[in-house]
Amino acid sequence: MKSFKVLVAGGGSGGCSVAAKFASLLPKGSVGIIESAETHYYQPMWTLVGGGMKSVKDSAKPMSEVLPKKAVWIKDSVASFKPKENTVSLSSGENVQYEYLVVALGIKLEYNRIKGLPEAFETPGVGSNYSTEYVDKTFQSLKDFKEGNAIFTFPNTPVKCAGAPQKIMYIADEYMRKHGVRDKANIYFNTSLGALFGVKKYADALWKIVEERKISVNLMHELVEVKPDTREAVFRLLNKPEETKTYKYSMLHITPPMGPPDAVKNSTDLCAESGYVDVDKYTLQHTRFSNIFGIGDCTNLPTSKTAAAIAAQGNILYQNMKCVMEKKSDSKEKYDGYTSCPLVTGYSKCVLAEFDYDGNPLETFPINQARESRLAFHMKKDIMPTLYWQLFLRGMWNGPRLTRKLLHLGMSK
Ligand code: FAD
Ligand code: UQ1
Repeated sequence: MKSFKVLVAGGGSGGCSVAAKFASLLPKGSVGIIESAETHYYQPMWTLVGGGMKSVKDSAKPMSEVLPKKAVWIKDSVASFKPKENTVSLSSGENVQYEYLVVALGIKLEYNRIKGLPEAFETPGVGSNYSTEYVDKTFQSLKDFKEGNAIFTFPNTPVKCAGAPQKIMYIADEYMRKHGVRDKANIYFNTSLGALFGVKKYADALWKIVEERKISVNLMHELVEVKPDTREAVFRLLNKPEETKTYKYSMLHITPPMGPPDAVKNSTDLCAESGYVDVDKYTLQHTRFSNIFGIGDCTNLPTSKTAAAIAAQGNILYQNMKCVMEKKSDSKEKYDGYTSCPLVTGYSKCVLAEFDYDGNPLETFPINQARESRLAFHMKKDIMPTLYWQLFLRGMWNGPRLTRKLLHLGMSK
C-alpha cells in the first residue's frame, strides 16, 4: 500500500496550495495528492469568460504543471475515507495510507436537481458560468439577445463565490446598454435568498446599483424547472412553498444547486450533519480526528466559499498541522473567517467585498470598497490571475492581511 506523511485529497485551489506548503517543508515524496482531473482551472476567471472578456483556455493549465514537483500526484479519485484506519480508498480499488490528511475536494455542482437540466443547455439562451461546458453559452446568449426577459438565478443551497450569480447580471446589463438592446430587456435576479448579499455594507451598495440600473430583484425564488420548448423557467416561491411562478426567458443564467462531494458525504465519520467536512472553525482541524484537517469549499466553515478565503485558511491550516506533527500545543493563529468577493459590476468596475465570520468588513485598501472602483476591477481582471498561478498555488500567498495592516498603519484587525 502507498503511504505518505501528508496526503492531500484534491488538487484544486485549497489542495494544491496546501500541498505546496508541505512539499517545501518535508523531504521529496513525503506528500501525496489525489486528484482525478487533468486540468486545473482558475475558476474566478469564468465570470469574465461569461462576459466575453477572457476565454476558457485562459483559465486553464495542465494539472501536471501546477501540482508541486516534490509531491507525488496520484491520478485517481477518492472513493471513500477510512479515518479510523488512516487510509483513503481510491476508485481503482487501491488504498493509500497517511499520517496526516488534508481534505480539499471542493463542492459538487448538481445541475440535475433542476428539472429539464442539463438538456436545456443545448438550447438557445441558457448558460452557466459555473462550468467549463456551459460558460461559453452565457456569452453566446448575451450576443444573441434581442429583447425579452434576461433572468439570473441563485439556488437554495450553499454555493461557491456567492457574488458570482449577480456579477454576470451587471456585466450583461452593461453589454445590453452598449449594444442598444437594454430598453427592450427586463433583467431579473431571481434568488432563493432573502437578501441581495450577506453583509449589510455591500448589500446596501448593491441595492443602489440594481435600482439605478432598473434591475428587478425577486427574493425567495428557487429555480426548479427549465422548459426550453416554451422558453420558460419555473420558480418555487420559498415563502409560499406550495406555489410556483413561471417566467418567460430570452436569456437564462443558471447558478446550480451545490452539495458536498459524494466521498465526503458518504464518509459519516468525516462529515457534519450537513455532509461537509466537520472542522473547527478557528483551527481547521477535524472535530474528531486530530490528524485530519479540511480546507475550502468542502468544509463546514461558516464563511463564504472563495479562493480568497482559502488563501487565509491555508496558512492557519499549515501552522496548526505543523504543530500537531511536531507535537507542540496548538499554534496561536486562529482563522477569523476572512473571505473576499470581487463583485464585478460591469466591464470596468467592481465592488470589492472583504469580511470576516461576523460580517464585519475587513477591507485591504484605505478607501470605501463598497463604492464601485476601476482599481478593484483591474486587480480582479489583470492582477489576480498572475497572483493565483505564481504565488497562491505555490503556497506563497496567505491573503492580504499584512498589506491591510500596513495600509491602515497597523490600525486594522
Ligand atoms: P476546487 O478548487 O474546486 O478543487 C477541488 C478539486 O478536487 C478539483 O480539482 C477536483 O477535480 C478534485 N476532486 C473532486 N472530487 C474528487 C475525488 N473524489 N477524488 C479526487 N479529486 C477530486 N473565488 C474568489 O476568491 N474570488 C472570485 O472572484 C471567485 N469567483 C468565482 C467565480 C466562479 C464562476 C466560480 C465557479 C468560482 C469563483 N470563486 C471565486 C470560488 C473559487 O474558485 C473556489 O472557492 C475555490 O476554487 C475552491 O477551492 P477548493 O480547493 O475548495 O475546490
Ligand atoms: C484573494 O486573495 C484571492 O485569492 C487568490 C482571490 O481569488 C482569486 C480574490 O479574488 C481576492 C479578491 C483575494 C483578496 C486579495 C486582495 C488583494 C484584496
